[in-house]
Amino acid sequence: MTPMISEEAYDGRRRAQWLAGEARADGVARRDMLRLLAAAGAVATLPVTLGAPRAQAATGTGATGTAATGTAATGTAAARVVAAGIVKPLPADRFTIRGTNAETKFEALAGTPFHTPVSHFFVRNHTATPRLDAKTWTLRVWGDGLTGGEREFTLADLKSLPSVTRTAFVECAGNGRSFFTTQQGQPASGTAWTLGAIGNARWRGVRLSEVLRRAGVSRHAVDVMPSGLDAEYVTDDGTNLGRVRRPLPLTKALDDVILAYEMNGAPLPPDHGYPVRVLVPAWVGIASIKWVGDIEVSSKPLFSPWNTQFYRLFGEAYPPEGSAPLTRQTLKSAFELPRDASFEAATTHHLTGRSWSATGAITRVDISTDGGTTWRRAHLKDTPHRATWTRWTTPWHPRTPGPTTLLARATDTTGHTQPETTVHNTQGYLFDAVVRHEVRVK
Ligand SMILES: Nc1nc2c(c(=O)[nH]1)N[C@H]1C(S)=C(S)[C@@H](COP(=O)(O)O)O[C@H]1N2
Ligand SMILES: [Mo]
Repeated sequence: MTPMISEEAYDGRRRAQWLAGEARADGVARRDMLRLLAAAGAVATLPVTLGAPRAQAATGTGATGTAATGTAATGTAAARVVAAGIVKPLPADRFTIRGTNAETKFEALAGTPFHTPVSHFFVRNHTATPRLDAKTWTLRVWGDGLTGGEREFTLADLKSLPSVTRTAFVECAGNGRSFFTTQQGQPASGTAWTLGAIGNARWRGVRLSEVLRRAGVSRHAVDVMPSGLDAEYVTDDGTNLGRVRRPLPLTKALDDVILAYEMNGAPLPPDHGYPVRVLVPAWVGIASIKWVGDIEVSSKPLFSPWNTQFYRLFGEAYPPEGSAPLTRQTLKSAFELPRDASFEAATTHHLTGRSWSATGAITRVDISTDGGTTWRRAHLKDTPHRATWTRWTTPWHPRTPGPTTLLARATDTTGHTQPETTVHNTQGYLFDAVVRHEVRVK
């Protein structure tokens, strides 16, 4: 097994290299650089060249040149967006639309199999699904961390390499974010997901390590950064952050990361990254870059807005520069029920739900139907594994009409149990507390 990566140590090392002028941070806002440098104990010098991350207007494509990651030559022709938004149908009984995103309704998962059908799989798009042509699509692997210079791979090239198949969920780091507000009375910026920013699929593709090996990774390489071919992301205040991209430590890139071209036995659908996406099992969804067009392999640490201003924990409990960049998701449970579901009294109901953990397999799920006073164990329907979910069921025979609160609390093989509250962070990531699900007995 690959040793665990200590993101703390890694981040510290990267900051040191950054101070020594050995890092690149194209498109990272100056204030974020300064915050990180302050954390490293030296604000006096700013040795790295900043890209020009500030754009005046929300133009979306190329004009400002802020992506600066070298994508321009490859994907642009193929990346032409013909329709904004999400391509697949989003019926209201399955999805809640949240801006450019679609959250799966957990009640719609009742009766669906272990692998989430595409028809029910949530979509998180920073901008819109691009329509790419697999025939002209190429993956460009480039950067000073390669031994033999840039390499291009067609889809046929990737498919000719040994394939791997693996079941894993993709879950947004902000899944459950709205409960910081509704359960804990704390604000959190970002999409107000309930628990449906997760889907579990069978992915088939080629190991990223296989592709990197063929491209020739030098012993000086430290970071690997895939970029998406969707439009550049412009924030609400008009800042163009460039293409969606986030560096991975080389050790992780060589571990269990897949370049996936199939989802549940079929080619990736447009909304989920067609023709190829990165799949980083158990990690925050943002690591799994969709519509990947190029991968930079760098001998210097890389930074992007997605590992500096986003996807770290900020707030009273955290240092000013935030926590280390987020890696793994956490532990959660959800009932396959709408909010305010109602149940006949004096009848036996079969409550169903799912629990999942990024760090270990689920060992038990405890259910309360009386707001947390008494608990009983749910029956697990799947063999639990890390980085997937486990479906469960428990009978419930409510006697007295009136409102009550259902709770599901999971424990995994690391011994971690969902807590009553989650320590607050301003962007509402990694909510893992037990969610209170209000229902009514009639
Ligand atoms: N290119 C690109 N990749 C991306 C994103 C994006 O907007 N563009 N969103 C990320 C985020 S935040 C999440 S949670 C997952 C969502 O994957 P899905 O839409 O297939 O469910 O994709 C990630 N990969
Ligand atoms: Mo996400």
